[in-house]
Amino acid sequence: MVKLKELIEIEATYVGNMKGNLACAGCGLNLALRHALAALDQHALLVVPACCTSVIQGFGEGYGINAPVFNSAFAASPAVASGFARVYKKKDPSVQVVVWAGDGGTADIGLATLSGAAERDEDIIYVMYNNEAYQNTGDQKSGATPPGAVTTTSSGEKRPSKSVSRLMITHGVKYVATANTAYPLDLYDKMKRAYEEFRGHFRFIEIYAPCPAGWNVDPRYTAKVGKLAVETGYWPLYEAVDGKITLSRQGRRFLDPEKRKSLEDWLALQGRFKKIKPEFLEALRQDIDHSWEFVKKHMAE
Ligand SMILES: Cc1ncc(C[n+]2csc(CCOP(=O)(O)OP(=O)(O)O)c2C)c(N)n1
Ligand code: SF4
Repeated sequence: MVKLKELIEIEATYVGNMKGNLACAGCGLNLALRHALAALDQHALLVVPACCTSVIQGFGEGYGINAPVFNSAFAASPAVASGFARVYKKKDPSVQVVVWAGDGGTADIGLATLSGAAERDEDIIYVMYNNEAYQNTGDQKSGATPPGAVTTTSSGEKRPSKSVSRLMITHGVKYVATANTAYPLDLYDKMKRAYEEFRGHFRFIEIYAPCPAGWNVDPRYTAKVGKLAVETGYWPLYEAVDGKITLSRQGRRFLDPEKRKSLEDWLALQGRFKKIKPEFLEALRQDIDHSWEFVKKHMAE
């Protein structure tokens, strides 16, 4: 695993997203972008649909993101990225095409083209940063919004959230990983592994990216909320190669429910769960149990 000192040095040499960009204070997505771009070692070509990232990138050369960015129509990113990947394979194979999209653009709007690119095993790294709603347009509910979370278009629901990582594993995707902005070393390693070890295949990484603005969280607590997502068992950290899951070292102990921290204490940090009804809390617990059942069922021997 990369060491903290090394990551600091790498990110001092190459700054993927510039200081003073348009992200809100404490934005998890902004952190995810920084670590992911560092891991790709200046070889990334980003395909970005409409989302908060397309605001962070800003306008004009060298402004928000220090990498080439192509903005695609919302539903089309994986198809557009497929075209780029095929061209660059001949033109300059050092280029790694990356789709960088939110949960709305992935779990809902871009799902059909994502499925197609995954099935064709295109040479793309697809990163879904999950801030659990359509945040750029003001926190509308997406398929990945968890049970009980209030958004501007929903008042907390029982329905389980849609896990695109699990979907990608059952799609037969070569490399699937979950990551979290509160675990930058783990995030960096997974991006690097996707880039170096599984080149030539479709790879999918889902990053938990707290959104202080939409979740009504104090920006000071971005890392705390991210860390507790793992420690409560809400966000299992794993890698799946050819459908076989290995739990990541930093989150492995939370396989045991006895080791997990209080769900209620974590929810109390997030305004979106204020006044959560008991039946929604129960639905959230069931969602967590369900995701661990999946993990256990697909674990490597
Ligand atoms: C076809 C289309 N529909 C709607 C929009 C408006 N729109 C722009 S960004 C956005 C939200 C995207 O949400 P998500 O993919 O979750 O990314 P986030 O904003 O959370 O980063 C929406 C609905 C659009 N640009 N194009
Ligand atoms: S709305 Fe949320 S995800 Fe978007 S820039 Fe602000 S903090 Fe980041």
